[in-house]
Amino acid sequence: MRRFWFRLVVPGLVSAWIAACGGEGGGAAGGEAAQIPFPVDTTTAATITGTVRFEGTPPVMPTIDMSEEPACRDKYTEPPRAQTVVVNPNGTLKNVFVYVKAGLDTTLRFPVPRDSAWIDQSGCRYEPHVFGMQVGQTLAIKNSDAVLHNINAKPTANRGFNISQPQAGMVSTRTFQVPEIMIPIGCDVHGWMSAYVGVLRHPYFSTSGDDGSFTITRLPPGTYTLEAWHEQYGTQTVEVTVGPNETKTVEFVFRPAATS
Ligand SMILES: [Cu+2]
Repeated sequence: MRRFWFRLVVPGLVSAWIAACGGEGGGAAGGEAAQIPFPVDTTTAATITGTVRFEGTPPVMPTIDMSEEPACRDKYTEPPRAQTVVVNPNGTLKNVFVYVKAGLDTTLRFPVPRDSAWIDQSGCRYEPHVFGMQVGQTLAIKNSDAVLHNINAKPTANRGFNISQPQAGMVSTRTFQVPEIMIPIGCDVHGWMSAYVGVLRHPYFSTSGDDGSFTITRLPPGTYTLEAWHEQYGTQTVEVTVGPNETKTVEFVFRPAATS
């Protein structure tokens, strides 16, 4: 009798534990009830696009010693460098988070994307290094390395988490409850690993990539404060007014000498 009870209960406990740890992947992005319609008339919506230019001599980032993690070290042909400042070949700055900080009608409610935001641990670094997502959206955290990673998110406004992923292929999911610019993510095993995520109630954000460009679409016509955030060089803001169907181009310029 006792053995029978044990067989019934233990699998239930195990699956409950897996669910509690977010180990099953997927996850309902905001749940079915969250699928409200997009609240902006896209036939008259506006676009803000532009680039983040870097002015001055790009700093040389330190190399990362991965000699104790051959599974990561072997993914590189040259010693990997820190991603704090990445200046693209065209003179633009990568990993700048650009978002609408103010000016948006605060009564607008936006649907939570069904697609997850992703962060991957590959070669003992995070990819992407800087990214954005919405409140309530699922963040999928993947380990592509055959080493133990420990994802430690340290928000101030949201609930933090600390997840151990000992095996390659593992995916964990989490969400953030309120807006926060920016939440640092690190690894307790590898002190050099760092990433930042910006969490917003709306979809008006973008991160400068390999060409330094950013694009924010589907904006209602209006006047907005756009902020550009960089982990080393801080923030800059600019005011932009867009009319119906208009596309405005904005340039941010980061000058290390002026901002340090
Ligand atoms: Cu790690």
